[in-house]
Amino acid sequence: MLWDLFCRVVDNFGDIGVCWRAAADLASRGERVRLWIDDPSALAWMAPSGCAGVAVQPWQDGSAEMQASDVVIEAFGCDPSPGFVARMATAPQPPVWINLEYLSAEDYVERNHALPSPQLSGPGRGLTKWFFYPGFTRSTGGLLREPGLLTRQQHFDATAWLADWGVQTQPGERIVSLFCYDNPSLPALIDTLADRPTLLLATAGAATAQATSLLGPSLRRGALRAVLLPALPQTEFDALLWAADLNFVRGEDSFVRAQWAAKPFVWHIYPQDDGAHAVKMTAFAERFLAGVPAGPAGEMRRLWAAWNGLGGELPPLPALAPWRRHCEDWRDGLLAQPDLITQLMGFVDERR
Ligand code: TRH
Repeated sequence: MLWDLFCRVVDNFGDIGVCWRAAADLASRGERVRLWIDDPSALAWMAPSGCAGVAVQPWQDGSAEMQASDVVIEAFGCDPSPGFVARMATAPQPPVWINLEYLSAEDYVERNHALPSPQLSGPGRGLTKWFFYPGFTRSTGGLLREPGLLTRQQHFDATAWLADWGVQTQPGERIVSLFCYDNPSLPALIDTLADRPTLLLATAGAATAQATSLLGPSLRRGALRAVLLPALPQTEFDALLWAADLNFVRGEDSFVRAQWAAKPFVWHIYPQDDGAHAVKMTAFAERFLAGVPAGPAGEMRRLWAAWNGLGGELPPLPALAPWRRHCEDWRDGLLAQPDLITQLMGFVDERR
């Protein structure tokens, strides 16, 4: 099938990161994708080799002669232009129209997933738009997980991968990746990590800028040394999370990838002015920590709250070994759920 996927870059890299992953995943399963995007600049480093089957298009109506597609996905309610929607409505066989929503562990996701929104007026009158919610339970649309991800991870050699990026590890070093927004708790984290041999891999952008200003040109504090990474292609970013013993991730997409990596992770949630992120973080913590004894669960909650500026000083890091076992169990639970693209393709088939 031919899929139109619309992406508007609001800020940062999550919008384009999710859309690129979805497009590449669809293409790897034999689908053809037109990715309409208002600012494709990040793809230069995120996906430098492109992907067979994915055509990146500037955000615009497309010409009137453009071949009609079978499926239209608007990511995060980004609203394709009225001209495009009018053409959808007048196509001999209108495409299946889907709004791919943001990820949340909140209960409303299960209630709203797969609901129709009949278009009663406007250029799309007569069409139905369907809500598709990613999520963590079987009653949701699931999570992006491309075929072969786990196999690639199983055959991954962290030392060789780090060496390819010019990073030599030292025996016994704890490896920590850092991808975050501006974070006032970072000085405390660096102090905490400096107590034993630690290699801090700071990703390009906010993490690198803060690490540089806190550590100075030596990029060292106590037993900690930092390495500043360039902006990595998305597949290499995934590998970074596999290489580390502890991952600090943020937003939406890296947060999910950290869960597939099944290594201990700390989430810097995307902050929202109305404080909605606190509710969202609590909802995820409820699911993620269900069944974890009160002691370690409390440690984790305190760490996440402090890292997100939602209360308290940054506590000591929980022990990594049991935390890792919990992350592996959590990952195994998620694997029982069909991945997002498998579900999306099934959903579209049922509606065509
Ligand atoms: O960049 P993010 O914070 O993105 C978002 C956006 O802010 C978005 O508007 C908001 O709605 C959402 O968060 C919740 O974090 P995220 O989602 O993890 O996206 C980052 C992407 O960048 C992800 O696909 C991984 C990729 N990436 C690379 O490919 N290479 C890199 O070196 C790095 C650091 C990231």
